[in-house]
Amino acid sequence: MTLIPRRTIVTGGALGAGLLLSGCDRLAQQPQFRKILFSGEKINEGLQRALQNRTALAPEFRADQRSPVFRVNGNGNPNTPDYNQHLAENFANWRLTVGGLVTRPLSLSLADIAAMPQRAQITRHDCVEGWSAIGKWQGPMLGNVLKAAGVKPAARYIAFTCADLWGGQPYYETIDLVDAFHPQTILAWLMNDHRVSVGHGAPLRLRVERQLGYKNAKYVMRIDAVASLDGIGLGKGGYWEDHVDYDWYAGI
Ligand SMILES: Nc1nc2c(c(=O)[nH]1)N[C@H]1C(S)=C(S)[C@@H](COP(=O)(O)O)O[C@H]1N2
Ligand SMILES: [Mo]
Repeated sequence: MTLIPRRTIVTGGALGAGLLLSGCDRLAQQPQFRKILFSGEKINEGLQRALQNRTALAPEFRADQRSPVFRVNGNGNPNTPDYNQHLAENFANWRLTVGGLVTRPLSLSLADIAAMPQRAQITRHDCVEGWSAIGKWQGPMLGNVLKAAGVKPAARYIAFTCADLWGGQPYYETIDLVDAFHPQTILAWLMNDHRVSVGHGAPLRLRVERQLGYKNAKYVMRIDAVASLDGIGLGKGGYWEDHVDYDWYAGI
């Protein structure tokens, strides 16, 4: 969804082609100057992000455009005693906990989630590893769940804690409130009109359609409204952000 070519912003300013192409090679090698050049890149990124319409919808597709095979990626089965118990019970006793900076903490069964107003969408999942797949997802809008819980003014991010363990710790992800209240951000319990399979995140997974695959947390157990990313994992806002330096903001 990148509508503005990166270079068009930077070349308009003093840091653009003028300085870069004028043959100031020696200048460009000086550390202070390199610092300015690279901070230009950062400013460019920040500008582009600011100018992008973060509330725009991701493309939606027709039913016949769905991928015949939708890859299972990352963890394909939490396989913990707790999870296996819920799976054996077909998630009848599973509950989604919604807490943190909310005025009305919630504990929702799958039936509660299915009884809420539903949104269905056929969208393309883009994984950072370079594959995509189109599928249909259905569930309540995350924004409606959060409205029911009453997000307090101090909240800035929504954190997801999952059932699968990585190095002994649950997978986790965070998004900001723009993405949390985006109309296509849903808690999907149906995929292609069937209950979300174990491989794809049963019983409930996040669909945050303007973000790359790793932000789309599977096996969601807990949702917390938080004021900052500091207390979550190592502080960068997600398992991959903390451990493999993926960007926290993975907007597409
Ligand atoms: N809980 C959890 N969520 C996760 C992952 C994971 O390993 N565990 N992998 C992420 C990555 S990198 C991708 S591409 C998608 C894959 O979703 P899929 O298996 O439904 O294709 O889930 C994301 N969410
Ligand atoms: Mo991914």
